[in-house]
Amino acid sequence: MKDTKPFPPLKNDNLLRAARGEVVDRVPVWVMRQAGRYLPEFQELRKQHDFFTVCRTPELACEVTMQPLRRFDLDASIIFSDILVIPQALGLTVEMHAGVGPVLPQPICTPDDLKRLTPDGALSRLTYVGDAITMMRHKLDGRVPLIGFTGAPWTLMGYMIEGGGSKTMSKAKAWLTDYPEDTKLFLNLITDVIVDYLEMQVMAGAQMLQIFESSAEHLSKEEFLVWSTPYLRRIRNDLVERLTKKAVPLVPLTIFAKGAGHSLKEQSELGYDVISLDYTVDPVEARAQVGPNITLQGNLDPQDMYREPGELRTLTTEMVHKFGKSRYIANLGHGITPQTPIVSMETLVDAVHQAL
Ligand code: 1CP
Repeated sequence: MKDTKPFPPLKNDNLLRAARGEVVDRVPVWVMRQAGRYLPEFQELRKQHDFFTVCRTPELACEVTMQPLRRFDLDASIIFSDILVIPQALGLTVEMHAGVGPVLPQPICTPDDLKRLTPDGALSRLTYVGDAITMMRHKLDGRVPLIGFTGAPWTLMGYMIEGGGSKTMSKAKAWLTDYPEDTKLFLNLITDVIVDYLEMQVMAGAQMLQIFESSAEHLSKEEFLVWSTPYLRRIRNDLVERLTKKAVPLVPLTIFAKGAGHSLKEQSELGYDVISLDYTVDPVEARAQVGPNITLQGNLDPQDMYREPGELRTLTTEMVHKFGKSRYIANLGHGITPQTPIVSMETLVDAVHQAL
């Protein structure tokens, strides 16, 4: 039975205020991959359960989502899942191999393989994510907002062709030159599923959405503007249209295009509320590129989390001063890494809150 109780009122809405350009009580902070392997309690739970079992079991997904919130004074939660649940829903097998990451044993090799994908009914194979989101909204009891997310089309296409992570994405990049028309079909097919998926997440209770274009780093600027941004724009526009038809308010949208610091102005024209910066981008230059009406998120180097607490505090404070209190969400410039000491998370969160 679907849970239809109204959600508890939000107590800390600094994240949503920052995204909308409103005044905040304090700079909000959360961390990409804040639920994950650097937490001993996550590792413990993973000993008992396979990765995708955690994603598919709302009680377990909620438990893991809650873990970082029990330890740290974070201003957001992000539902525990993975970007590769879409390739799974499209009929591909995805395994999580310890120490390696995701593996797709039967990748998409040629355009002919696109026939193996099953876009019909894909959304119905993702309802467990919506169930976890709804359950999490109740468990949060309004403490902080809940972020939903998805991989972006180019990033998901990359994993589906490469059969897992790749240092070069050379097989996926070969499609751009060898099969440009089939690439467009492939990206549009993924985009359609993403729009359905994000709409479902909003209906289930997601209060903000982040789109991870983590593999933008493998594209030149010219390629990024052909193979990524048109689809990012369509995701936003289609979502606005869908929700407007249902008279459901749109939630703030964040784009994280890792390695696309070359196109911040172009990203600012996609209609997203927040641009998440990777750690290579200078905050002051980024602000100059995007203008005053976009919220910036980021962008401490995850490697800085290995410094002494005093040094980490200084770097974090300097970063927050560069971004300023208005239209800013503090975060790392990519996901937190597994060996990060717990004390670094405590230091980061406290330093952000004390900085201004
Ligand atoms: O065994 C384990 O426990 C695996 C570790 C792990 C975790 C904790 C993976 C495998 N995924 C996740 C969770 C996850 N993935 C979240 C959870 C929510 C949170 O932030 O707390 C999110 C948002 C993701 C998103 C994700 N998955 C991205 C985009 C962000 C990024 O890091 O660029 C990508 C690229 C993935 C693929 C993926 N899943 C897991 C790994 C190790 C990878 C990267 C593999 C690679 O390309 O090398």
